[in-house]
Amino acid sequence: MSDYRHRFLHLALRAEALRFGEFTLKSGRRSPYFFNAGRFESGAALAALAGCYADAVEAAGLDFDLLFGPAYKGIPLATALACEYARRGRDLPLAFNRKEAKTHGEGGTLIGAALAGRRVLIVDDVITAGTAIREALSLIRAAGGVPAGIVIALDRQERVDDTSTVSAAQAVTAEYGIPVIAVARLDDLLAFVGESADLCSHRDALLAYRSRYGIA
Ligand code: OMP
Repeated sequence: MSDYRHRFLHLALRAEALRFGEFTLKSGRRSPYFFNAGRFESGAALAALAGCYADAVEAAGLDFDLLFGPAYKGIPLATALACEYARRGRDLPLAFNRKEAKTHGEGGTLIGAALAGRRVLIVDDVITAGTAIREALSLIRAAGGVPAGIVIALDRQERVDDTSTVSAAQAVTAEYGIPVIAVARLDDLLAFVGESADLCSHRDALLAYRSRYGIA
């Protein structure tokens, strides 16, 4: 497993961003695990997480020229990643959206650098069925941006619905022709859990969930 995947899973457990139990997802699925990026709740925790995102993007060798964080969880993630890139010597434009349009002041739903004509890397937390990512893609296209890729912390590697044979991330790649870069995926989590005496008791529930909602 790549160093950044391992580092990320350790960080997520330590921050209690990654938890095991019974959780109901946005899709209505009952999951034995949940990733809550909101638990990266300090400057140091976010900076360490951003280092994992940057390593994953660099390993993928993607070309892009703007970072976009979809509201709400994507906003601190994209901001932390922009700071990490600046630390590594690359000053990137940054933009994000708000959920309710503002009718006074600067107005609109987009904040930060202009998207028009720029190759945009979307920075978000997790992909399950792909709904959140598709919303972000339409926002970017509507503003004249060119989606270049998506980076997320965790790809849950789930089918969009019972009829699909590919994961939501694979479906987005096929439809939009852009990569979905994940710092870690359910497969990595399974390997990680399998290697840990403290966590291996969760492995069977994860495997059962994967055989119900995952890809073959
Ligand atoms: P999709 O829109 O179905 O891809 O689900 C992604 C969204 O679900 C995330 O942006 C979160 O709001 C939420 N989510 C998590 O934060 N962590 C998880 O482990 C699972 C979900 C989820 O509800 O599927």
